[in-house]
Amino acid sequence: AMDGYRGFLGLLVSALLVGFLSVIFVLVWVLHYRGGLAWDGSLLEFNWHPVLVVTGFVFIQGIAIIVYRLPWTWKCSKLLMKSIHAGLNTVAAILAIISLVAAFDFHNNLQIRNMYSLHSWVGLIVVILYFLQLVLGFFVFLLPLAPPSLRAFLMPIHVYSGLFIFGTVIATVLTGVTEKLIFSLSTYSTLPPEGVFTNTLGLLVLVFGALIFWIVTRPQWKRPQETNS
Ligand code: ASC
Repeated sequence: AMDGYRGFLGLLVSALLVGFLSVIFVLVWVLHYRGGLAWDGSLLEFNWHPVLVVTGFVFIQGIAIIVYRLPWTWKCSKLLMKSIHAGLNTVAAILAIISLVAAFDFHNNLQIRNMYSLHSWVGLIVVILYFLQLVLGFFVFLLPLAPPSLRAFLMPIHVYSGLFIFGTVIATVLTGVTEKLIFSLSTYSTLPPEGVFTNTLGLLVLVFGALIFWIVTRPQWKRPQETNS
């Protein structure tokens, strides 16, 4: 049991480190290489898009997925843990919406067409799915409205959907980073420092996803079942 706990801690610290590094990397990308951040309809407003996606939709969502697995919370009430899970996902959802506003606002300001790329199609679909998942989770699992039979029926679907959404977000980040590098870096094919740096950001996001997926799929790290929830 102690060995399992140490293994859990090692992976948790690794995930937190890689997730934190991803946020640092996206900030360095937009601040150092892409001119900084502003809310003025320019490319600097668009820069909020990757920052908010990596911070909220990747990092915060990843943490929200594994909160039930923190062993020191197993004595906390299920309602408290559900509230933290729902709260983190709500913060991530709000940041995701602001990130979309930044992208659309920038497009509209410069009269660039919206919703033509695969990145935008998959990205919009996954934001919509995330909101459906959040609303469903709120009414079915958090509020004391749904009968246990409905909860039991929907729980595997909720777990599957959550991991599908998280994985799709990461895939969408990789296409978004690629798009942006090809749009903005005419020298991308010569492997310039910004290309190496931003490719590394993509790898960090992928590794973060791999660590979260590992942590959440280990049966031995599951929160012990309560009889009364
Ligand atoms: C909940 C909750 C669970 C599941 C379970 C159905 O709301 O706290 O552990 O649903 O009751 O599988």
